[in-house]
Amino acid sequence: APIGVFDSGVGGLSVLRAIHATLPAESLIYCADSYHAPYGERDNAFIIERTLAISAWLVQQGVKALVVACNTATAQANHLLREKFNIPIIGIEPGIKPAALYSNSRVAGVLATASTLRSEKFHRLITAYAADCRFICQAGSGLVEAIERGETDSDAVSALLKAYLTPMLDAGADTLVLGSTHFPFLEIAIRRIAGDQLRLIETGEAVARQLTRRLAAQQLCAPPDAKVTLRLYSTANDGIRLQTLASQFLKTDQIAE
Ligand code: DGN
Repeated sequence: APIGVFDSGVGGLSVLRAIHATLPAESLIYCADSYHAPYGERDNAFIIERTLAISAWLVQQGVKALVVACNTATAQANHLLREKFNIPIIGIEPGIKPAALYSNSRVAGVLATASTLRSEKFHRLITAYAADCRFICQAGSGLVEAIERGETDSDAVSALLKAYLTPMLDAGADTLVLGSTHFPFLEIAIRRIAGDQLRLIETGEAVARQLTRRLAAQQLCAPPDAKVTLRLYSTANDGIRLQTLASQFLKTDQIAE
């Protein structure tokens, strides 16, 4: 059986990339809720409703585990998914802990959606590490929309990033937590502004490792001779665009369908 992976849009492809690299024998179904993206400025009830609906659809497709490749959806809905579905559910959260561990300057920026930043889950996470490190949190408004349009390095994206990152750089941040799965796709644009002052922290690989442990613990790993398929779906009528973004982002042409 495949593993289900979803995000509000194309951002979760950064997580899909990490999963595919770590678990190449596993088949994957990715669902982008692009018709409803972005989630980041929506209210909690809307995010919960969409997360439950997409998860139910993936479960119907027979997935053996579910990866919520969206920080916003994880923060709002993961506890409900665990109650509702009896398969391993793996969520993603901003890398606050590694930032607190590795920052030398003890100042780190956090770029996430407004919804993630105001969530209780995030509040608990940051409170746990606030004594070790100063976190400068910034909602990345406008960035997810741009990435959904396929823009990762335009003038508009640079202007937004400059506005968001300058206060962090001025405060001496040496670390930037990419708290949305869309943001790893901005690496080139971020580097142009921040040079190598900021170490970028993304959590897709941590999710892939966690998934590996959960599959092994429940003996759900694919047999080595299994045929591998990657299937991509979008709720918007833009399958070809998703395909193009996926091959651009995943740097693979192994995508079936
Ligand atoms: N990719 C989502 C996340 O990780 O929070 C954010 C996208 C959105 O819908 N705003």
